Amino acid sequence: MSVDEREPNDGPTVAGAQDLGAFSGDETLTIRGTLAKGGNDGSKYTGDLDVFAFTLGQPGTLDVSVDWTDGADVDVAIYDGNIKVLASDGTANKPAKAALPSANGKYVLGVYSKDNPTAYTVTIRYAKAAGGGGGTGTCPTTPLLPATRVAGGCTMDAVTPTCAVADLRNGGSFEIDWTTNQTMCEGPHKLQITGDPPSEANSVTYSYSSSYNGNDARMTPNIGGFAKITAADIATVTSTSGIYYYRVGAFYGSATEARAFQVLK
Ligand SMILES: [Ca+2]
Ligand SMILES: [Ca+2]
Repeated sequence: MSVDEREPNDGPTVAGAQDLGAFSGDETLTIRGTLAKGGNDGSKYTGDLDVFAFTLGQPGTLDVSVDWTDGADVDVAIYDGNIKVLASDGTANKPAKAALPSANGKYVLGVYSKDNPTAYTVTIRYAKAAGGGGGTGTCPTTPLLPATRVAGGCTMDAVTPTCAVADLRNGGSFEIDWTTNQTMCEGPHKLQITGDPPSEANSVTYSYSSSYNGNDARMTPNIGGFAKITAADIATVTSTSGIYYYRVGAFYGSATEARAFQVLK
């Protein structure tokens, strides 16, 4: 499908964007437009802002590419419905590209020139995720690491369903649960979350003690625990597929399996 840019479309809110409607299935949409003026004062774009809004009806991958004809440095950004940047290309690369491995819901796309006016073509590619309840990529149903049972230790298990979708957009939280199967698993319990590719360096670890009784996390030695995570809690963890993993360990080294879940953020 192909559409032409229509002014006014300078945003910066969803209301000020050109509405592209909803994509319910796999789609490749081309937008032909013109950035009538370029410019950037070091903190913002000062030329023509071409802003588009669209909705993805189901989880999938979103790829955006912008090519142009004239001597210009064109940039692109993908925002959520609150105009928070999710992906962007502010480099001089041609074409300019931005992508979301896990996308679902309302998005806003901005196309800008740092310097000169130019005609451009935006290509938006949306591919629906193949089942799995959301997110994208292949969500492993077998653990990345088997659970470690320490001699004399306890029996910890992950409870959150494999491939569960953590929708952390718009301030959302997601609860991760574990059980000690009524064995004594001394605290603190440590929750480790890693991305894709998984590694110690690409992970965050949170520690919970039995004296911690907040609303967001708790552990009890012979029961288990829970932790509610937000996008901020895993802001430093990256995932090329949108798949993340979590596992929980006890003081003496017993651990749950590393279980996959999908993150929308
Ligand atoms: Ca324009
Ligand atoms: Ca415009």
